[in-house]
Amino acid sequence: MPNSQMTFRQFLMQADGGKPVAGDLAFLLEDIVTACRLVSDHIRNGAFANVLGSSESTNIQGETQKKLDVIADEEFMRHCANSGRVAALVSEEVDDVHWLKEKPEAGDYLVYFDPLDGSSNVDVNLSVGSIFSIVQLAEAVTPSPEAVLRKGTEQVCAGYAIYGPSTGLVLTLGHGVHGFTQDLGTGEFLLTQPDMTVPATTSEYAINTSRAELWEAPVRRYIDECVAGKNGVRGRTFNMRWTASMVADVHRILTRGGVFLYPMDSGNASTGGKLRLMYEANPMGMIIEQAGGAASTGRARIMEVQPEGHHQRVPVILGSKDEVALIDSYHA
Ligand code: P6P
Repeated sequence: MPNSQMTFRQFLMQADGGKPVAGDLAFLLEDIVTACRLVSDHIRNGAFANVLGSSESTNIQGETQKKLDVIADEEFMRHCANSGRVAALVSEEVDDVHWLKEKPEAGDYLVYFDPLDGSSNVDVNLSVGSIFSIVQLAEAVTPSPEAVLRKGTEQVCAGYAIYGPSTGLVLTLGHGVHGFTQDLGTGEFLLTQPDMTVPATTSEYAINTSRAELWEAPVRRYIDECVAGKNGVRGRTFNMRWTASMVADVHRILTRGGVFLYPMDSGNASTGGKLRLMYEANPMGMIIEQAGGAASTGRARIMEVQPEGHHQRVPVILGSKDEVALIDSYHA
């Protein structure tokens, strides 16, 4: 029985509020999906191609690059460069902005991506992902570091691939959030989770509790109240999940609710947090908000943060909106 679900191409033909997505953006998205498909193949065949483990290099984050980090970055760089309307690429793995055009025009795209997020999980066969964010230039710009410092509210598209038990793709173009699953036979991404929504309430939180001694008081208060369970002020028991892979944690929250916290703490305050604004917090923030959730630094809406650098880090609290609102109220 052929799959009855819509293919990615068919989805794009009606994804702009029932109308086809603009051709240039559709081509770019199909190039990004091709890159994700190839990254998935590299991961699943990694053990046979000597691409697991670490490379000899480190990235601007000061992190030792996994071999697959470098390979995934190369796939994104190569495929996003296909489109004549991509002006610049910003990658977690590359220090400088990669400009593709000397004279970027109105309507061109800026693409920000984390080509392999959570890559430390690859060697232990846990879910990892690729995260991408697209901004469209409203006017021509001169290539400069400042030209890519766009607020999350300027995104026209955000998405991620998740390389887990199945290879999935989640995407928003500003008209809700839609999930696809790769059919391994054809390689096609088929629409399997249309209109994903985050339940407003939850009893599940995700945080790296090994950093508890570093937390600020509002975060400590929130987590202590969750741990206190039904005999505490929350009056119910909570569950905790932490996969050390943002894509996997966000996908779980999109699918069944929850709240994800990577807050600023005394250990990362000097860098403003751990997660990166342009290619982790902003795209995930757009996805979560489009699904009816909230995404905050604890003190401001993530997508309103004015970037000061394309590798800038921010605190991230996102997911079920009632929980995010409560955590924000503790920060106030
Ligand atoms: P920790 C992965 O390195 C990552 O950027 C996110 O995917 C993940 O949520 C976080 O860092 C994990 O951080 O401190 O638990 O290793």
